[in-house]
Amino acid sequence: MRFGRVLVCAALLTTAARAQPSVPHRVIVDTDFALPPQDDGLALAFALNSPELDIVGITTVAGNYNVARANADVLRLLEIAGRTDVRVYGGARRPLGHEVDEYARTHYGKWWSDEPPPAPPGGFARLALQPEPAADFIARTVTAAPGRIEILAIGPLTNIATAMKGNVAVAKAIKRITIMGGAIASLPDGGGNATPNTEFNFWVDPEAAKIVLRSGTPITLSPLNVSRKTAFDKTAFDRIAMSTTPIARMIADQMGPRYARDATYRPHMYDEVAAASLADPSLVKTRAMIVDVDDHHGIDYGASIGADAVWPGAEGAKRIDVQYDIDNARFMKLFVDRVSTRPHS
Ligand SMILES: [Ca+2]
Repeated sequence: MRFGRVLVCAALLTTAARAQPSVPHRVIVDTDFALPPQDDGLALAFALNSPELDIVGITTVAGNYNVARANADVLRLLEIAGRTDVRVYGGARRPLGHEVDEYARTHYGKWWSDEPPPAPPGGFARLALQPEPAADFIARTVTAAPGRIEILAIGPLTNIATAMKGNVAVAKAIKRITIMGGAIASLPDGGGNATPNTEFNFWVDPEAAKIVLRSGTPITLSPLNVSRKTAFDKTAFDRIAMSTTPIARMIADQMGPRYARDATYRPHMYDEVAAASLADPSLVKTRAMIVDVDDHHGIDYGASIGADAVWPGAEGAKRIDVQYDIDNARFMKLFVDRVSTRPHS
């Protein structure tokens, strides 16, 4: 009798262990999306084909380009991918506090622009935006299922900060936010890419980044430190280009000329790392750090600073999980496999 009970228990444990990987992350993807696929497009292509991720909605935000272009391009990608079931919610047109100046106009990113979007590959989508604003959708969705919805945040954090500011229950309800953002100067490879010390997403909306990082919501940060250890080389591109799936065809058509011009082209992966680490956390090494953002309008506006203990001025900052290393070969293999394979449904 006792032996039989042990066997039943062992069987239940085995079932539980097997069932674990099949429970997907229910995730809102918040993105400053643009085609031809920049890192947001490649990250979404990966996420749509990953059984570990159940995308409950996509929210757009101004960043790489303006939000009108993000809307047009993400709707088109969903059509190309045959995923018109995924709903898209238009988000913030401008950051919370960042004023447009000469530096913004002359450096990378068109978050400040009001120009109409160009037609995406294949023309504008027939698929339409949802009428609900992005921040309202985020607040409604996470508070309806406390502790169950995650956010993959791969643009400036304006929408998420707006949702948090509008409803104190939001920060507590979000299960975890995985953020591509920041550059941690106290870790290797920690310089910025928007200014000497600031990463682009945090620099576009430093006030929003500070609100989200201080919210108390569990956070995993995928900063430039880890992006810089990745490379999308021609060998990986050629493997995707051999695939006949609609997404792989679009990537091949849009990115092929760049690799044809320069076979040594090997861009870093940014948003793709955040998406892949959510699907398979074993790809990255992570350590806990207190991270805060400088929102003073001085030389380090938007810089993210990380440390093991609170320092003067960072009172109220929270301890979060910071990625600092990645197995690039295994990451790229997973990325290529996912974007070049037709998903099982
Ligand atoms: Ca992005």
